[in-house]
Amino acid sequence: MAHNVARLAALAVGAICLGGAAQAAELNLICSADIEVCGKMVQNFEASHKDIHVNSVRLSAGEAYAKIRAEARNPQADLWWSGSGDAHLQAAEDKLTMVYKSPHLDQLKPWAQKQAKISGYRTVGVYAGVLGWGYNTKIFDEKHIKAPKCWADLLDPSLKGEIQIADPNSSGTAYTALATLVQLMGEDKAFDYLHKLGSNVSQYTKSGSAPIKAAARGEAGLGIVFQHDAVTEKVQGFPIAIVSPCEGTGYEVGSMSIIDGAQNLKTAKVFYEWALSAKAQNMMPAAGSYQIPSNKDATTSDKAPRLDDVKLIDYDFAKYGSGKMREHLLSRWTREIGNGS
Ligand code: S7P
Repeated sequence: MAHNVARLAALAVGAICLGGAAQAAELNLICSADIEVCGKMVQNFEASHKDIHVNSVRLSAGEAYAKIRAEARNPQADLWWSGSGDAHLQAAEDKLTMVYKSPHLDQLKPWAQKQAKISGYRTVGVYAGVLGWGYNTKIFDEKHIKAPKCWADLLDPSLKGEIQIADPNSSGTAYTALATLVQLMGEDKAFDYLHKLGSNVSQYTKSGSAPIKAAARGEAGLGIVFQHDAVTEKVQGFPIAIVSPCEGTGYEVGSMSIIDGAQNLKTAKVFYEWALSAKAQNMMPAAGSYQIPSNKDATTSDKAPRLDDVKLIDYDFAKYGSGKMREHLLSRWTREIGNGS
């Protein structure tokens, strides 16, 4: 009997040890790319880092910023990967994210290094993507709607109820659109434009890529989105045409930041360096994401809309990523557009 008890105790200790040995380190990740891209990239990371378990939550850029700010005294997330850079810059300004200079910074393209520099090295560029829109060619043909080539064309009455765009309070895409229009037209004219555009908008969605998913599936005619998100739908066979507005357009520097006070700093840095590597960035197209990678040695997919091929504005990331400007534009948007006045 005593012998059996001793054996059971030994087995229990062994099981605890084995359990301990198998227990993976944790990483709490906020992912602001498309939900499917987040899932696939986390899977890719875990496949090559079997000792790290990632707890991932997908949040649009504005929501991610709000969560990190709300949790500032007791951070629940370790790393914020992807999502348009303006919100990352606001988090950097608020010192919600940590100063970290990757030893591989010089392997990144100038726009990605610039993003790091203007944030005081609290964020870094992981990809770039161009703003535009995609429309459902089947719906446009059936309804005899003329293809819009310019921002001005989106105000045409034939597009009544056909357009979706996200709410810039939650979505980084929609904030990029708002800041782009302000830089193109001047603030008052941009708000006048958005007011008129509102007559053609059927829904302000929470997530930035939702409008093009709706257009692809015939639930809307047109989505104002990052062009690479329209590519994602097109490569799946949906009848989507992609437009770069004739007056010019803005772009995002998708970014990554380590949360200040991260509980799992070590694993956050492992993911951070992996996400900057050419190897990880080359996995993005297979995960359904067609942005321009920030690593100089990564391959840009031939499907990715290129910065050089479009009429780009000189997007002022420092100004439009500042807390003062973001808060000002977002509260004006909510007052004048979101609340429908
Ligand atoms: O992963 C694709 C991508 O377009 O997703 C982000 C997109 O803006 C959706 O996020 P929001 O809901 O915040 O708009 C981009 O950063 C990214 O390129």
